[in-house]
Amino acid sequence: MRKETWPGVIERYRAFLPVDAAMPIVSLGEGGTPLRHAPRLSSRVGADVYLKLEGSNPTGSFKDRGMTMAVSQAVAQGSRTIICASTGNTSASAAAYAAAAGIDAVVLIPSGHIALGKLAQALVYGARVIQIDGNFDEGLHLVRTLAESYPLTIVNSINPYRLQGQKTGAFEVIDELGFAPDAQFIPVGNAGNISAYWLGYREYYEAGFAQQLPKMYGVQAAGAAPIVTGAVVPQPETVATAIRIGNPASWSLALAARDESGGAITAVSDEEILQAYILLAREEAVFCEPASAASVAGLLKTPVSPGSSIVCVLTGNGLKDPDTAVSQVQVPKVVGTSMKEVAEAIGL
Ligand code: AN7
Repeated sequence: MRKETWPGVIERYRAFLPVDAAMPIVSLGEGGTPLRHAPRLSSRVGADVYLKLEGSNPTGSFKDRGMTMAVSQAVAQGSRTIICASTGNTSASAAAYAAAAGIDAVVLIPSGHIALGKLAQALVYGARVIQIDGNFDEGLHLVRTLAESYPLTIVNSINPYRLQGQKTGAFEVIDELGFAPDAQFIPVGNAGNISAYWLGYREYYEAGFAQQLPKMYGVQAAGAAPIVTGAVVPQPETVATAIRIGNPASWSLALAARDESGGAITAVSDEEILQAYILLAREEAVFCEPASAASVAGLLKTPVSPGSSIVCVLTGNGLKDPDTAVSQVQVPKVVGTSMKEVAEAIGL
């Protein structure tokens, strides 16, 4: 019901976005995602916790909010080919919006370090998928270099239209709650999303739609935590492949979000990420991807004011990464088809 009447983030928030009347809108109905109260997590931390379920977007991640803007702008400029480097979700989203626009998408992905569902999406939507023998940071460098020599429009979050679209997540949080939360937890990879949310919160605050600004808590994976340590990580490693990034493009914007809001950027171990991942599924019935669970892992380690309102952004859908999912549970053994065997297997 909600999706059928939802116009997509550009139409919904047009007054806050750099779009003119002539811009052709390439939308897949992104945004309008649920903000769900999390009762068990709330009692665990002694605060009112809400989960922003960005895995409900058309390609299963928050990237769609920015991609509708970036691809609409690319089409408006007459671009025929978009390009990005990606840990997976940007490539899936770029591939989908290029398909919708009838243009080509080229995506560079780190070979062996992208979740299976994301790879499948990029391929099935029809992108030209280039697997590089290198990581995301090397891919993004290549993309910048290629775009200097060839007619390619970059749709990574260094394209300012991406952050413009992604800031609508903050608008939705305020629209849904009726106020800005006291704190927000969000995973940080290339640092575009934390920067975009901060931009969105500030714009809504300045427009009078909120009486306060949330403290922004960014969460990195311990093996890929350059903003926490203050140094580029040449070989980032984490089970949360979406945020396996060692040199974030929006580093300084993330620091500004942290400092201006009075928040923090912290690191969580892979073990903490996977614990939060299972906890979210078992206690809140949310199947998100590991990178998304980092936000909740960060919350669980951070002292928060009793009774405060907290939003955790769950950036991507758990179906994206089936390999990590099955590695975290016991795969059932095969039993025979007699009632006795099945009853025994059930434990009756
Ligand atoms: C599920 O797809 O960078 O800090 O190339 O897929 O804005 O980078 C993905 C990032 C968090 C981090 N959660 O957001 C890509 C890519 C999920 C993600 C992030 C990503 P940014």
